[in-house]
Amino acid sequence: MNKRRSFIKKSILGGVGASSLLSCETPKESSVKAVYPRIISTWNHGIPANKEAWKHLLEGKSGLLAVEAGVKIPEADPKVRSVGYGGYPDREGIVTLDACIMDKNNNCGSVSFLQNIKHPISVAKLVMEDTPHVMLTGKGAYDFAISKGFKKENLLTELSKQDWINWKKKSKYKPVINLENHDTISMLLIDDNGDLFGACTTSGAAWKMHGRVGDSPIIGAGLFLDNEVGAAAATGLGEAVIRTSGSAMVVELMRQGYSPLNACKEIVERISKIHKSGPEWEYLQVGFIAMNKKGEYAGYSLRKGFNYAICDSSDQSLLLDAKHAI
Ligand code: SD4
Repeated sequence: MNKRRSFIKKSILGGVGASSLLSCETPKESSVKAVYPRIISTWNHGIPANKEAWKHLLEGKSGLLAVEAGVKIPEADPKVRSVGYGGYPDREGIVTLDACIMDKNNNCGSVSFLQNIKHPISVAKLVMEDTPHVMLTGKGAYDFAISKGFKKENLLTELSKQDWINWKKKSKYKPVINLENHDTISMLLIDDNGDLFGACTTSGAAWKMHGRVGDSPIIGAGLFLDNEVGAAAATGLGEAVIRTSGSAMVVELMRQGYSPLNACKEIVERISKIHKSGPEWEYLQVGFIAMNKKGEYAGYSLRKGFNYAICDSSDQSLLLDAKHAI
């Protein structure tokens, strides 16, 4: 049987040991059916990203190529104001991008503080594949991208420039909770062999200090996976996620037997406890998505308003509101 036909067959059967998807109802977080292949992504812009990744899986491409292709959709979409082209700039009016990617063998690549390159996730993938390193930053990441044939592009759209000019009138820095309901895109994928892949890409917090790097390009903070256990990814205030090594901790809790939901909840509660009496509390929002080796998944956030998209053979555009702590 060729790869594509075998994939479709496994999809329809719902993967090894899984229940038939044909009878699957809309999943609730507490009763998610174990199934793979499956893709989950943060926010509603996760729907078109998941569909693109799914298309690549159907064509027989690897999970790595699928997550890269998936998150490139919001990276290129100027309407998504918190990722890639069209993302909000920093205080100096400069769009700076963070991204990372990870595969089933713990290979990973990352770029941070990257400017003028539309697809940071593809640069991150090349850091992983073509260098002995994991992370490149700033000018070094840019020079590497140019050496690999990427084009220098202006990423600041007129709309984002205008918003920045308006913001400068008061210049008050206060991150906005659930930025227009579309934030960093983090994608987790389990393929038809049960292998895990992940990608994460963002323009970071709007109006951040020039040079600020968030959690998204940091393996273990914005994204982490262990192919024996599961995968997790974050969205929200990166500083809070870095302080707890959020995604790595979610995966470690799943290793100890926590469900994806309870693992996400535990780390959100840890973040909440650390920040409750601090200055960031009033605007703090963090959310995690997680998926274990069976393809069971969950999302959980500190505050209301976080949602995430799920794609599998029963539904390619499911959007769920995450449970939340407060
Ligand atoms: C960051 N976690 O840079 C990312 C982006 C984000 O609210 O989700 N911002 O902090």
